[in-house]
Amino acid sequence: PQVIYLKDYQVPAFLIDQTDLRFELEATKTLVKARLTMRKNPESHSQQRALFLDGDKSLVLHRVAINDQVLSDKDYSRTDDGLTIHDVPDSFVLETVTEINPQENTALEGLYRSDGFYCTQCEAEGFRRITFYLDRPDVMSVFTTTIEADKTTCPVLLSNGNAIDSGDSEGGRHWVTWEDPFRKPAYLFALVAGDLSHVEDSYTTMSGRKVVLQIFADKKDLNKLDHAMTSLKNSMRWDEEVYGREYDLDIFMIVAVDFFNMGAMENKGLNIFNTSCVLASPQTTTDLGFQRVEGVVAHEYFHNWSGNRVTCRDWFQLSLKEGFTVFRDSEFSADFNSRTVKRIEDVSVLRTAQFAEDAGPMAHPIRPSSFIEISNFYTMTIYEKGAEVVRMIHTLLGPDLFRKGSDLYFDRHDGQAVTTDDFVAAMSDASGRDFTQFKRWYEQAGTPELTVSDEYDPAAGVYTLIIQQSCPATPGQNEKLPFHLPVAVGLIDDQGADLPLTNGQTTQVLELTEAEQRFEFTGIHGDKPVPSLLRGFSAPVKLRYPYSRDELVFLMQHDSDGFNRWEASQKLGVDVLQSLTAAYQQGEPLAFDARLSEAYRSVLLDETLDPAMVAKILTLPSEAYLSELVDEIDVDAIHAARTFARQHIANALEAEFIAAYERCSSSEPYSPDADSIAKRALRNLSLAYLVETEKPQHLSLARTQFDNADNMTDSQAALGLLVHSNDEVAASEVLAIFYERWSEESLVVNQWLSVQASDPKLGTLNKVLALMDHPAFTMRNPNKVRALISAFAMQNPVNFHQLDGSGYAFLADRIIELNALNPQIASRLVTPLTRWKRYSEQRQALMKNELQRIMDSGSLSTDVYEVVSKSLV
Ligand code: DPP
Ligand code: ZN
Repeated sequence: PQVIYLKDYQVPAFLIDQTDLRFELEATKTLVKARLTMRKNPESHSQQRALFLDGDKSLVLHRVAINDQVLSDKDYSRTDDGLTIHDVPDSFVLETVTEINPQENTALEGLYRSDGFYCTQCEAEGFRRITFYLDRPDVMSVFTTTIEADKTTCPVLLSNGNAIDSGDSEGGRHWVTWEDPFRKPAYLFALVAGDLSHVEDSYTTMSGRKVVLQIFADKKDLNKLDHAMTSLKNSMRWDEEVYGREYDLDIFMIVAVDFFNMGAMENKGLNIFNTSCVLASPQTTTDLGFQRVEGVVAHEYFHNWSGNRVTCRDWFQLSLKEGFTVFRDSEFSADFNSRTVKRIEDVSVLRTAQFAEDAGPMAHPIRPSSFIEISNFYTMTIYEKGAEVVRMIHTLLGPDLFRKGSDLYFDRHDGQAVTTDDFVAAMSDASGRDFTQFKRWYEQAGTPELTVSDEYDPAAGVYTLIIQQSCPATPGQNEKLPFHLPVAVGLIDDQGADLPLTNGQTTQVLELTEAEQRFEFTGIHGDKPVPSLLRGFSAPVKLRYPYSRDELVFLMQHDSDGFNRWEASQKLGVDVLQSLTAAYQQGEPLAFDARLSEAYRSVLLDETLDPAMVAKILTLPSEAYLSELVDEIDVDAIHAARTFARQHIANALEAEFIAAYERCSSSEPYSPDADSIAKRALRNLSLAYLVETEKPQHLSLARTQFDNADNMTDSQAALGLLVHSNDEVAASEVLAIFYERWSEESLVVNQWLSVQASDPKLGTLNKVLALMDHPAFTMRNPNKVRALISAFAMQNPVNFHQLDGSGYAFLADRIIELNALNPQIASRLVTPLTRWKRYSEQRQALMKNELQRIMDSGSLSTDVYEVVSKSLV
């Protein structure tokens, strides 16, 4: 397979001013008639007369004509990746008729069937599976789309823009024509057809235009669309208030489909969503699910400006739209919920999954310089680290200058396909700040490491922080230059109060630009202050400072920065768990440091704290995060240490957990507001600790909660605890009851699969194998694969890493199987195996063996080939 380089970018030789499409939909034989009004690009220096159009090998070409002249097969050549027309005039109309087979499209790219509906997914390069085209984001065109289909099975026919015409045709068929007045690249094209129901509402924009809002879904899911609708209206208002961005079409549609590779897609005026990111009801959806729906609806809506009105020049610029849009949706969620809790959640994901990616064989900068398959670059790095980089710009500029920069960016580039350099230039021009060094964040991969030390001269009243930065080598990048990054700090006196700093505030943003830098604070008196470093996680780095455990307990109690109070609890937890892990590895008795449980006790007893924060602080660092912090991951020792600590805390704080459980119980009907979510979080955390004692009365409490729950959050929490407990009878009872009750709800059944796949008790693999034959499971539905296979491989380290290699072999078999069905999903599944260098030699050998077996299995997709081959280096 071919490597594509950013440095080879050239402007397109041809442009497509107008794209007229006609779809004649049939399940196994759909005709696509395309009429493209094209001309040479005046900005291109290419003298070529030949026109190359992207087109997947699955396309069956029936007809090609230029300016109404049908071409003969001497006039063009067809290859596996497209169509070359040997000689074209300077401007012309190209017509093609192509046949495709949506029914057999299991890759879920292009036009495919999801449970009887027709739908599309064109980002990044799916449009070339629909018709021959210049399938690149810098070719923007006005689209009209006519869809013709059977009237009974496809009463609803949707595409981008506004419906401008419709009618009946012969044979019980009908058609609708859509026109999208905004020029767009092909990746934003969408088509949906089927027997869909919808809910409708409207929104009046800040300039007083009325927009119709419609959300389409299967009829049985109509009662699960309210939350998405509310989230959509909130997003539209927020984007007007915070960014001054108004919606631009008369209609905005969302469609829910069950078969979808990703979370959702921002197609112009017609967003297509994975059901898991749009359906929500108290009975079937957890609090986490409600928040995901809110966040993803916002994310896709925000793309209308950061992505659609201003799009990417090429796919190396993907983070231009994704990093910025994740930053926007995360600020939206912070405004509508608890800001600190949202930050903790985002940082937890970043520090486990993204830091691991940055330390692995697929590490890449947020603007990569090469790739084989772009689908592999929809990564934590592009999205989450990309958002952190935008957040750092926000921190360096402050909200007002950042807004000035974003206004300039949108005004300057509206209707264009641009680069991350253009984004940074707008921020720089609007603020007068120099971002030259800052741009290294776009070019260098890897997670920077900060080592902080301090000096205090009480006589002079000077406190000094010394910060060193470095960044480990990543594939293809051995040497890294220093980054420019904001380090937000506070200094805390011995009474726990913030000291006023040089800037007159209690938090100051230090700008680190050198490999080593000293920052002095004057007018500091009394005992040496305790530094609160990297407040709000102001930069995506690993930070080391030699805190004592007592200092961490102190910060947990006194830091005025909510994020850093939590961070202190995590650092203390890491320290305690690392000692336990070491003791376990040396076969020594495990001794628990009571400072941790005592600190937990005081947090648990403080009823002035937000229960959501209490739940976060009392959650020990995850096994995934603990793994990320060590050179060689010993999954068994980490699991044993963490389990020991949980049991110890549960026994020490049993009475307090019982009290918290009762205090957070509510007789109010379910509501997914932040306060209620917070109470449920603390209540279910308390229950989890209580069950950890293995006392029968606490297992009964879980069973009572399972039996009486009126919402999925409480029901699923209890289910998980019982299934993962040692009470086999209770486990099989609740699994049977749960399945019986929810067998018609596909998304709930996915939870049922995941709970079983993530059971840390030994022997889970056999259960997973059995579940693959369950009628609820199919390899063709990505949500099912994620629920069962990914949950096993990514959320069950003890079973996945069994020393007989069975977990690895199981995963490799699934990857080989999926490679033929759905390469994007297959490639995602390789992730746990790519981390082989982090494990013991014995496990390394087993994992590498499986990677090699995948490599040798023949006819690999570019997706799987790229990840496996890079991992074997
Ligand atoms: N562009 C999509 C999103 O992130 C991914 N398919 O919203
Ligand atoms: Zn996105």
